[in-house]
Amino acid sequence: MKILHTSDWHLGQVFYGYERDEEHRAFLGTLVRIVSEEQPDAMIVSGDVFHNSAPSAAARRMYVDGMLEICRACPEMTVVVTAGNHDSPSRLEADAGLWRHFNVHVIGSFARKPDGTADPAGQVIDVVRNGQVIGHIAAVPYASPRSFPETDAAPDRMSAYFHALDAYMQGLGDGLPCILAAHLAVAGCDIRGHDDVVGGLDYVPLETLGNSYDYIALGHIHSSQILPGGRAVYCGSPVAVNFDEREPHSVSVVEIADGVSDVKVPPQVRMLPVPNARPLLTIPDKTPEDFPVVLERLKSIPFDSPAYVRLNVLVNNTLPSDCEQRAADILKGGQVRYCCMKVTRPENKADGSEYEKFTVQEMRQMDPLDVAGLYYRVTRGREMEDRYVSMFKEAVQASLKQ
Ligand SMILES: [Mn+2]
Repeated sequence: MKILHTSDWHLGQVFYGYERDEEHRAFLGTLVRIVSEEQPDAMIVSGDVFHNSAPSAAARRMYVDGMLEICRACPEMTVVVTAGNHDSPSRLEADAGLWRHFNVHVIGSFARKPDGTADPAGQVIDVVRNGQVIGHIAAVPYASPRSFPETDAAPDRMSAYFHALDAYMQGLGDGLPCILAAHLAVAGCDIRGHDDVVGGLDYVPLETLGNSYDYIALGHIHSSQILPGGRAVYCGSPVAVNFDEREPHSVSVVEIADGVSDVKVPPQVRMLPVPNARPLLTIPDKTPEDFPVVLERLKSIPFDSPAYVRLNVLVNNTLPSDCEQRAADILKGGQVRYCCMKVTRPENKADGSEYEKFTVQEMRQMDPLDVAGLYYRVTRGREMEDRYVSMFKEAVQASLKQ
């Protein structure tokens, strides 16, 4: 059985004010070509189809047009799409009934039996070739410990869920390849390119997902990697979602030996590159420099070749207030889009105050409540009380209405 595994498309992303439709359309075109050449039995999209839970009409249209073209390129293929943490489960599932006519199965949520208990059967999709079932895919949308109701087995409801799903798959007993699609962070994976300083990722041990699977098609982590054991793979994002995703971008083509076998042979995985005509550049690439040096470097890049640019600046005191304007002016009229500044301060200059960590440019991108909370913490030495938080929220709301 041959599977095309992809995830984390993030369609509809607006990147520092720039629409990325052109890049995403180019990716979908690449995917159509790959599907047409490879003729896989199934394609799995393991979550984060869209960048946000209410994608624009343009992004939805691009998705529909792209998916239909993918289906036409390989009409026999079974397609499975799951919701990631960026997707709205209900919105993604809204037209699931329509997609089923194209053999596209959209799984946004967890199936439940009438009594409220988990229904593993509702998560499983059969892969069919020439009218014959040739494998099973257990399609699990984004899951965190909070995705499961308290009525599920305690204490670890998520482990209990995966255990029940694994048992159900083993119980199928037809010897056909079994695949798990999931959108989560596996403990010990390489999270390069992700900003996890706030600990936003919940990690699940690989063993928790179960032993019955010939292949585990993962999404959520954007850098492509084969996990120890060779059965679980992050295909990675096909288009970089931020400047720190520096690794090559690809989709995975996986071949699983057909037929009944007790000996699990790790599947063959090929990572096919997805070119992006508009790369994300950091200038200078590695070591930050003083602002005037960075501007000189910026002048030397080719303006006629499309790119996004982030400046990597070493700041000793303060930045000129028009620094962003000066960078944008240099790029005016060219194909390079100015995005942002990454600010580094020399270690020895830090006096421990949290203020020192932010520039005006960075503050502008922060949530007003975070800025207020920071101010409160630094001046009062404690967290802002709930009643102040709600008063502040009210004030922000009122100012937005004006
Ligand atoms: Mn993602």
